[in-house]
This record gives sequence, structure tokens and C-alpha cells, in this order.
Amino acid sequence: MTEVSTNGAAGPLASSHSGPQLDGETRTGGHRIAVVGATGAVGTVMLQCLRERGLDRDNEIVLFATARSAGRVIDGRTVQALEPGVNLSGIDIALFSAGGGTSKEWAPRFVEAGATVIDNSSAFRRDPTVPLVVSEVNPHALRDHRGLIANPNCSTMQLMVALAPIHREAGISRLVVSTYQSVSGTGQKALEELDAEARAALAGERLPEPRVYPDHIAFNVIGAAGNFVDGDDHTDEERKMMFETCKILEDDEIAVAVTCVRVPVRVGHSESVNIETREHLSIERARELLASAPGLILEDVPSPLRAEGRDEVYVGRLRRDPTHPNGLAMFVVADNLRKGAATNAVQIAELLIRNHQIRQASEVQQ
Ligand code: NAP
Ligand code: 2RA
Repeated sequence: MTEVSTNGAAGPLASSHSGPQLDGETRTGGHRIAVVGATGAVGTVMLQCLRERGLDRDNEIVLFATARSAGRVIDGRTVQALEPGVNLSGIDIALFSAGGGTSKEWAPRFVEAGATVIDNSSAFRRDPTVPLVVSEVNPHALRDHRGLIANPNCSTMQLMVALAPIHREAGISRLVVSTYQSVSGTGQKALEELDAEARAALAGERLPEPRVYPDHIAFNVIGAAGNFVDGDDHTDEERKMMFETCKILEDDEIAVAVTCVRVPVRVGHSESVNIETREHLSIERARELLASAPGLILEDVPSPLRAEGRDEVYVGRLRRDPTHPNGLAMFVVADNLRKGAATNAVQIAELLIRNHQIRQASEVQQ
């Protein structure tokens, strides 16, 4: 099945965590790292990533969620409520995955208290002063950060890992993307809704009324992922991909057409991607570029089930688009909770530590 792999990895069963790793010397920072939203779908995986990459050994990890979760102990650490009066001093890096509202309210307070914030929500992605970073694609954008860094949306994240090598070589002029987004992309409550509906359906019972989605998700497909805001005919999820692609690839001329769809997959977003390049790119050269791209595994037919729990982006179905002389088509799959959220945030934290790009909380005037 596996065609070519990168970083010495041998396809789906190869070693995970292929992103930048820190050597022993740079790891000795003794930083305090906050995980905000530690009890959620992304937060849970964030803690796993910190553990797997050894960042919990040399650094102090502190956990925040709502008052509902305060006092819960996860991996021997007690969750604190993020509420007025909470002590934010001494936090060097804060990894936020607690929704846009929480980020808007609390991220600036963390920055003011001295932390460098890496935010998973969409709250700051459009801010021109906030770098939007995929660790393998545009780490240079971290250089000018002012305490806040945005993690791209999960569906954009995996797409960028696959498109950046092609854009660098041949310049992408137009994209047509259709997504097949998993339920974990909507968070913990959505997963519970999928499970409850699937259980009822398999037991031959009446399905419970959907609460998270506008329709039942079990054994169904919902033709619009995200929300329609202010009468827009595209969802906010689709708009994110249109905007974020141009910001990350630093090219406002790329035309991006997107349809985001929700499918009853627990973890792992899939994308059918049609690419038009400015310069002609042979399929052999495209294959070569993707085979040597960091964080990417090229195979015949990727699937979300096999991508689950992995940090790499899987690219397959690579072929010429017979309807256009500069057209390519591919299928891109990744674990939305890993590379789409937690892994990339932790990779950014590693880059910041390695490149001495975090402000030390102790240096900030209180
Ligand atoms: P989730 O499963 O619903 O988890 C939300 C987390 O945020 C929980 O830990 C919750 O704590 C906490 N939280 C909510 N309001 C809070 C507040 N006012 N103060 C402190 N903590 C608060 O959601 P998720 O899927 O992990 O997503 C979290 C964020 O990551 C969202 O902004 C989402 O857009 C973004 N994101 C998600 C994905 C994905 O694939 N899921 C990918 C990229 C980005 P309690 O448990 O105490 O309620
Ligand atoms: C999704 N926006 O709907 C989420 C992930 N960030 O899949």
C-alpha cells in the first residue's frame, strides 16, 4: 500500500512524532507550560503530545479548564479553574484550546503576565500582527511574534503540509477542496452525540434529537461543516481555509474554493484536493517533492482510521487532472487532534524554546 515515505518512516506503521525534536541541551529550560482547555478533545491530546515528546520531564505543566473541571487530577496534575483571581505569574508558554471566546478574554491576560501564547482557536488568526504557523511550512513567521501565535484550523493545517512543496516549486493559482471532517473536530460533546446516535441506531431504537449538529451524524453525512455567519453562503469553516491558505503560503493570489462536510468518522479529517499550478509540474516531480516533504507520508489510498494517533499528514491518490494541463489531484488525510491541533502547537513550543523565542515570564515587569 505504502508508496514512498519520509524521514526514514515506513508508511502508516512507522514511528510517529516526526516533527522537530529538541536535543538534551536545549531542553533544560525548566519552563512553566500552561494547557488551557486541558480536559477537552484537543487538550487531552495536547497532554499526550507533551508527554510523548518529553516536554513534561523538564518543564512544569499546569492545567486550566472551567470551574466544572477544577480539582480533577490528570496525570498527577490538578486542574485549576480559569477565573478571575487565578495566578498567571511565572507561565512561560500557554497552549490554548478552550474556544475562541476564552482565548479572546484570557490570552491577552496571559501575554500581559509574561506568557507566550499558542492559540488553537480562530480568535487571532486574521490579525496581521499574529503569526499563523505550520511548523514545517512557515516557522520563519515566528520571528516577529509579539507574545501571541495562532495555530491554523485543523483542515487548513494538513492541507498546508501537502501543498507547500508544490506551491514553492510551481506556484499554486487555484484550489478546489472538499473536506470530509471528523466529529472530534467539533469537540467532546459531538463525539458523545455520535456515540449515542450510533448506539441507538444499532439497537433499532429511535435516535436521540441532535443537539450539537443540525441533523443526525451517525450513519449520515452533513453537507455543511461549520456555521453560516451573517447570511454568508459559505460556512465559517470554509472561510477559514480560504483565508488561512493565503496567509500561511504568503500569497494572496491563490484562488481557493472550498466545501466543508461533516462525516461520521470519530478522528481524522480527509480532503479531496484539486490543484492548478502556474508552472507545469510533472506528476513524477510532484511525487518526488511530496516524498521528501517533512511530516508527510505518501501512499496509495490514505484513510482516517490509519492516520489516527499519528503526527504525519498522509497524501495519496496523486494523479494528473485530465481536464487541465496544469491540474493535479490528491487526497489528504491527518489526525485533526494531532497535527491539526495539538502536535503543531507543541512543535511551535519546541521551536520557540529551541530558538530562544519565548519571553521568560520572570523577565516581565509585574
Ligand atoms: P472541547 O472538547 O469542547 O473542549 C473545550 C475545553 O475548553 C475543555 O477543556 C473546557 O473545559 C475548556 N473550556 C471551555 N470554556 C472555558 C473557559 N471559559 N475557561 C477555561 N476553559 C474552558 O473542544 P476542542 O475540540 O478540544 O476544541 C478546543 C479549541 O480548539 C476550539 O477553539 C477549537 O476550535 C480548537 N480546535 C479544535 C480542533 C479539533 O480538531 N477538535 C482542531 C483545531 C482547533 P471543561 O471540560 O471544564 O468544560
Ligand atoms: C472542525 N473547526 O470543525 C473544527 C476543527 N478546528 O473540524
